[in-house]
Amino acid sequence: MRITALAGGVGGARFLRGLLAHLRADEDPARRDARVTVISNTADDITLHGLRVSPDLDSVMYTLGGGIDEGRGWGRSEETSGVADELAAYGQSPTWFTLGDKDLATHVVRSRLLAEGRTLSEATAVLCERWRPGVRLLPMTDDVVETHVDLAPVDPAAHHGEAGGRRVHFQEWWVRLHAAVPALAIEPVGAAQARPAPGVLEALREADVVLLPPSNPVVSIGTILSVPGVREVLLARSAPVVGVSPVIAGAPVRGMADACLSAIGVPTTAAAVAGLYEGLLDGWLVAEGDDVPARPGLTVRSRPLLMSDAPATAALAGAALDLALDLVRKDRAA
Ligand code: FO1
Repeated sequence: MRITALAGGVGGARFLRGLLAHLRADEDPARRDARVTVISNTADDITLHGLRVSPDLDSVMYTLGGGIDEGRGWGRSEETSGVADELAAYGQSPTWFTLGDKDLATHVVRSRLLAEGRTLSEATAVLCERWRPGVRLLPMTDDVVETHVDLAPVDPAAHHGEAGGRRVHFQEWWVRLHAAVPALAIEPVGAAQARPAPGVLEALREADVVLLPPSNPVVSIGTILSVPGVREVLLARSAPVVGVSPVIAGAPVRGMADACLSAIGVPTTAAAVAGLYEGLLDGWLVAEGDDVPARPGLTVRSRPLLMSDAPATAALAGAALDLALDLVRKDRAA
């Protein structure tokens, strides 16, 4: 069985770890030996101190490879900040984005490979030789795409000196401003011209099942879908697409997805997020009590969505796969 998943950072990475745990423990050889390809959002990527940082690729790579800081969900475990402290002593900004010493080595390797003319796909493959994440990890594109955010004008006194009314990189909005300054628009700059990275469209075309983990529907999944060809291939595919709602009872499961949804005028509900994936979704896992009106071609099931520990996360991933395989069987029987 070939499974392809689109993924953002922390939530996507944790779901994928649950998926691998579920698959490897299964007695059915079709599931146990399933091959998983992950298409990662790269529009959170940013150049800092001359180094190219790819937060979502790294979160998936470290989480599946056993090197993640479990508490934060990003960066390396048992990290130190010697280089960051020295950069701050030189007055080098930004200081609001923490790059740990071990994590910096990843960015040095990636940046060096890119400077030598290798693609992001190739650099990712080199990094994965060390981490062996157990999936084929592909960036959505080898072209540079960066999400930028138009900040609403705000009272600086209420926002640590930030007056808004300007455009910033997504990371500045997310990390420095904690998405507390309302966003007027969120744009994946460069996405319209980007080409899918090698293997991306094939992985979607050849998949038996496509999964959308509970990643941010706007800046993670939405951005991957905005790369020309991705949405089109998904619309034309025969394999079922099953998503897991990133929203429970009107609030994001994790992170600040509500601020992103507000920026594009979409309510923070499981039904509204399913609406964003209109035409793509065949199955949608929601939390108990989240009402998603049935529509032709969409099967909705409720399951516990909190990825509170390893067994709960594996069970959630298993439920997404069960729903997808039920849809395959239903399709064959029709
Ligand atoms: N998130 C933070 O909230 N603060 C940080 O200082 C920070 C540093 C960082 C460094 C490397 C990396 O791979 C991720 C990092 N993140 C940090 C997480 C990241 O910025 C976001 O959570 C994702 O981009 C959203 O998916």
